Amino acid sequence: MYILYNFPGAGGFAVQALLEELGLPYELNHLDYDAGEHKRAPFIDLNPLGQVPTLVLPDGEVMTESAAILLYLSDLEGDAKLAPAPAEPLRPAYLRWMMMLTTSVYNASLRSYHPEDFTSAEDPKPISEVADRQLEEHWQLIEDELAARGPWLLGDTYSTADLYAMMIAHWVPDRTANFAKRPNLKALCDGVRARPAVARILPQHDGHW
Ligand SMILES: N[C@@H](CCC(=O)N[C@@H](CS)C(=O)NCC(=O)O)C(=O)O
Repeated sequence: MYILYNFPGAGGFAVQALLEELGLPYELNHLDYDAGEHKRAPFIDLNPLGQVPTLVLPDGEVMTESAAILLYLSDLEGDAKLAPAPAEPLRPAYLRWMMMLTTSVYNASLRSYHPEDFTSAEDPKPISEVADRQLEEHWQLIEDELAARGPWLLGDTYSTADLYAMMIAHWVPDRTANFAKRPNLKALCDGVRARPAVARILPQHDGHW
Protein backbone atom coordinates (compact mmCIF):
# COMPACT_ATOMS: atom_id res chain seq x y z
CA MET A 1 0.00 0.00 0.00
CA TYR A 2 1.25 3.49 -0.91
CA ILE A 3 0.48 6.36 1.47
CA LEU A 4 0.24 9.77 -0.17
CA TYR A 5 0.27 13.07 1.72
CA ASN A 6 -1.09 16.14 0.00
CA PHE A 7 -3.29 19.15 0.57
CA PRO A 8 -6.10 20.38 -1.69
CA GLY A 9 -4.77 22.13 -4.78
CA ALA A 10 -1.20 20.95 -4.23
CA GLY A 11 1.29 18.81 -6.15
CA GLY A 12 0.06 15.44 -4.92
CA PHE A 13 -2.74 15.65 -7.46
CA ALA A 14 -0.59 14.27 -10.28
CA VAL A 15 0.81 11.55 -8.01
CA GLN A 16 -2.68 10.46 -6.98
CA ALA A 17 -3.85 10.51 -10.62
CA LEU A 18 -0.90 8.33 -11.60
CA LEU A 19 -1.44 5.85 -8.75
CA GLU A 20 -5.07 5.66 -9.84
CA GLU A 21 -4.18 5.19 -13.51
CA LEU A 22 -1.68 2.45 -12.65
CA GLY A 23 -4.18 0.67 -10.41
CA LEU A 24 -1.80 0.77 -7.43
CA PRO A 25 -3.39 0.59 -3.97
CA TYR A 26 -2.99 3.82 -2.02
CA GLU A 27 -4.31 5.78 0.89
CA LEU A 28 -4.66 9.56 0.51
CA ASN A 29 -4.07 11.84 3.48
CA HIS A 30 -5.09 15.44 2.97
CA LEU A 31 -3.24 17.61 5.48
CA ASP A 32 -4.82 20.80 6.81
CA TYR A 33 -2.65 23.52 5.27
CA ASP A 34 -4.26 26.41 7.15
CA ALA A 35 -3.78 24.64 10.45
CA GLY A 36 -0.10 24.12 9.58
CA GLU A 37 -0.35 20.34 9.86
CA HIS A 38 2.42 19.97 7.27
CA LYS A 39 4.91 21.81 9.47
CA ARG A 40 4.63 19.71 12.61
CA ALA A 41 4.79 16.14 13.85
CA PRO A 42 3.93 13.54 12.80
CA PHE A 43 4.21 14.75 9.19
CA ILE A 44 7.46 16.64 9.68
CA ASP A 45 9.08 13.37 10.78
CA LEU A 46 8.38 11.97 7.31
CA ASN A 47 9.43 15.09 5.40
CA PRO A 48 11.47 17.60 7.40
CA LEU A 49 10.80 20.23 4.70
CA GLY A 50 7.10 20.02 5.48
CA GLN A 51 6.18 19.76 1.81
CA VAL A 52 3.81 17.74 -0.29
CA PRO A 53 3.64 15.52 -2.21
CA THR A 54 5.19 13.01 0.13
CA LEU A 55 4.76 9.35 -0.68
CA VAL A 56 5.45 6.41 1.61
CA LEU A 57 6.27 3.38 -0.52
CA PRO A 58 5.01 -0.12 0.34
CA ASP A 59 8.41 -0.99 1.89
CA GLY A 60 8.30 2.09 4.14
CA GLU A 61 10.76 4.20 2.11
CA VAL A 62 9.72 7.87 1.97
CA MET A 63 9.84 9.69 -1.36
CA THR A 64 9.48 13.41 -1.90
CA GLU A 65 9.82 15.58 -5.04
CA SER A 66 6.87 15.32 -7.39
CA ALA A 67 8.90 14.73 -10.56
CA ALA A 68 11.01 12.02 -8.93
CA ILE A 69 7.88 10.23 -7.72
CA LEU A 70 6.20 10.44 -11.14
CA LEU A 71 9.32 9.24 -12.94
CA TYR A 72 9.76 6.38 -10.47
CA LEU A 73 6.19 5.08 -10.62
CA SER A 74 5.96 5.42 -14.40
CA ASP A 75 9.18 3.42 -14.88
CA LEU A 76 8.23 0.87 -12.22
CA GLU A 77 4.99 0.09 -14.04
CA GLY A 78 6.54 0.14 -17.51
CA ASP A 79 3.80 -2.05 -19.02
CA ALA A 80 1.38 0.87 -18.68
CA LYS A 81 3.47 2.72 -21.28
CA LEU A 82 3.21 6.11 -19.60
CA ALA A 83 6.94 6.77 -19.96
CA PRO A 84 9.26 5.94 -22.85
CA ALA A 85 11.86 3.36 -21.74
CA PRO A 86 15.48 4.59 -21.44
CA ALA A 87 16.53 3.43 -24.92
CA GLU A 88 13.41 4.62 -26.73
CA PRO A 89 13.72 7.64 -29.05
CA LEU A 90 11.16 9.67 -27.08
CA ARG A 91 13.02 9.31 -23.77
CA PRO A 92 15.19 12.46 -24.13
CA ALA A 93 12.14 14.62 -24.89
CA TYR A 94 10.23 13.06 -21.99
CA LEU A 95 13.06 13.79 -19.53
CA ARG A 96 13.43 17.30 -20.91
CA TRP A 97 9.76 18.07 -20.25
CA MET A 98 9.71 16.50 -16.81
CA MET A 99 12.79 18.45 -15.73
CA MET A 100 11.63 21.73 -17.25
CA LEU A 101 8.24 21.37 -15.62
CA THR A 102 9.65 20.68 -12.18
CA THR A 103 12.66 22.99 -12.02
CA SER A 104 11.39 25.95 -14.02
CA VAL A 105 7.61 25.94 -14.21
CA TYR A 106 6.53 24.40 -10.88
CA ASN A 107 9.16 26.53 -9.19
CA ALA A 108 7.97 29.70 -10.92
CA SER A 109 4.41 28.93 -9.76
CA LEU A 110 5.67 28.66 -6.18
CA ARG A 111 7.44 32.01 -6.52
CA SER A 112 4.31 33.54 -8.02
CA TYR A 113 1.99 32.30 -5.25
CA HIS A 114 4.37 32.56 -2.32
CA PRO A 115 6.96 35.25 -3.16
CA GLU A 116 7.54 35.86 0.57
CA ASP A 117 9.19 32.42 0.78
CA PHE A 118 11.87 33.53 -1.68
CA THR A 119 13.09 36.85 -0.29
CA SER A 120 13.84 38.58 2.98
CA ALA A 121 12.83 41.94 1.48
CA GLU A 122 9.81 43.62 3.01
CA ASP A 123 8.10 43.83 -0.36
CA PRO A 124 8.12 40.42 -2.06
CA LYS A 125 6.19 41.64 -5.12
CA PRO A 126 9.21 41.88 -7.47
CA ILE A 127 9.73 38.14 -6.95
CA SER A 128 6.21 37.30 -8.12
CA GLU A 129 6.45 39.75 -11.01
CA VAL A 130 9.53 37.99 -12.36
CA ALA A 131 7.95 34.59 -11.74
CA ASP A 132 4.82 35.60 -13.66
CA ARG A 133 6.94 36.70 -16.60
CA GLN A 134 8.76 33.38 -16.56
CA LEU A 135 5.47 31.48 -16.40
CA GLU A 136 4.29 33.38 -19.48
CA GLU A 137 7.51 32.49 -21.34
CA HIS A 138 7.38 28.83 -20.42
CA TRP A 139 3.70 28.30 -21.17
CA GLN A 140 4.15 30.05 -24.50
CA LEU A 141 7.10 27.81 -25.35
CA ILE A 142 4.99 24.77 -24.47
CA GLU A 143 2.05 26.12 -26.51
CA ASP A 144 4.30 26.65 -29.54
CA GLU A 145 5.74 23.15 -29.31
CA LEU A 146 2.27 21.64 -28.91
CA ALA A 147 1.08 23.61 -31.95
CA ALA A 148 3.99 22.25 -33.98
CA ARG A 149 4.06 18.70 -32.68
CA GLY A 150 1.03 17.99 -30.44
CA PRO A 151 -1.48 17.02 -29.30
CA TRP A 152 0.69 15.71 -26.42
CA LEU A 153 4.12 16.83 -25.30
CA LEU A 154 5.53 13.74 -27.03
CA GLY A 155 3.45 14.21 -30.18
CA ASP A 156 0.98 11.33 -30.62
CA THR A 157 2.19 9.58 -27.49
CA TYR A 158 0.52 10.33 -24.16
CA SER A 159 2.87 10.27 -21.19
CA THR A 160 3.14 11.21 -17.53
CA ALA A 161 4.65 14.52 -18.67
CA ASP A 162 1.18 15.53 -19.94
CA LEU A 163 -0.40 14.80 -16.56
CA TYR A 164 2.33 16.83 -14.83
CA ALA A 165 1.86 19.73 -17.28
CA MET A 166 -1.91 19.68 -16.80
CA MET A 167 -1.52 20.00 -13.03
CA ILE A 168 0.97 22.86 -13.21
CA ALA A 169 -0.85 24.73 -16.01
CA HIS A 170 -3.54 25.63 -13.47
CA TRP A 171 -1.05 27.30 -11.12
CA VAL A 172 -0.95 30.66 -12.87
CA PRO A 173 -2.34 34.00 -11.71
CA ASP A 174 -5.14 33.77 -14.31
CA ARG A 175 -5.89 30.29 -15.58
CA THR A 176 -8.75 31.44 -17.80
CA ALA A 177 -6.37 33.76 -19.63
CA ASN A 178 -3.69 31.05 -19.81
CA PHE A 179 -6.08 28.71 -21.60
CA ALA A 180 -7.73 31.40 -23.75
CA LYS A 181 -4.33 32.40 -25.14
CA ARG A 182 -3.15 28.83 -25.53
CA PRO A 183 -5.69 26.54 -27.22
CA ASN A 184 -3.25 23.64 -27.63
CA LEU A 185 -2.44 23.71 -23.94
CA LYS A 186 -6.14 23.83 -23.15
CA ALA A 187 -6.76 20.81 -25.40
CA LEU A 188 -3.96 18.92 -23.63
CA CYS A 189 -5.50 19.71 -20.23
CA ASP A 190 -8.98 18.71 -21.39
CA GLY A 191 -7.54 15.46 -22.72
CA VAL A 192 -5.86 14.68 -19.40
CA ARG A 193 -9.02 15.56 -17.49
CA ALA A 194 -11.03 13.16 -19.67
CA ARG A 195 -8.86 10.16 -18.83
CA PRO A 196 -10.97 7.87 -16.63
CA ALA A 197 -8.43 7.74 -13.81
CA VAL A 198 -8.20 11.52 -13.66
CA ALA A 199 -11.97 11.98 -13.99
CA ARG A 200 -12.44 9.61 -11.04
CA ILE A 201 -10.38 11.72 -8.64
CA LEU A 202 -11.41 15.21 -9.79
CA PRO A 203 -14.43 15.35 -7.44
CA GLN A 204 -12.03 14.99 -4.50
CA HIS A 205 -10.15 18.11 -5.57
CA ASP A 206 -12.78 20.74 -5.11
CA GLY A 207 -12.56 22.56 -8.42
CA HIS A 208 -8.79 23.03 -8.21
CA TRP A 209 -8.52 21.38 -11.60
N1 LIG B 1 10.10 20.52 -5.48
C1 LIG B 1 8.99 20.05 -4.69
C2 LIG B 1 8.15 21.23 -4.30
C3 LIG B 1 7.08 20.82 -3.33
C4 LIG B 1 6.30 22.01 -2.81
O1 LIG B 1 6.83 23.11 -2.66
N2 LIG B 1 5.03 21.75 -2.51
C5 LIG B 1 4.18 22.78 -1.99
C6 LIG B 1 2.73 22.52 -2.37
S1 LIG B 1 2.49 22.49 -4.11
C7 LIG B 1 4.28 22.75 -0.48
O2 LIG B 1 4.35 21.69 0.11
N3 LIG B 1 4.29 23.93 0.14
C8 LIG B 1 4.32 24.06 1.56
C9 LIG B 1 5.61 24.61 2.06
O3 LIG B 1 6.62 24.63 1.33
O4 LIG B 1 5.61 25.03 3.19
C10 LIG B 1 8.20 19.02 -5.52
O5 LIG B 1 8.20 19.08 -6.74
O6 LIG B 1 7.59 18.13 -4.91
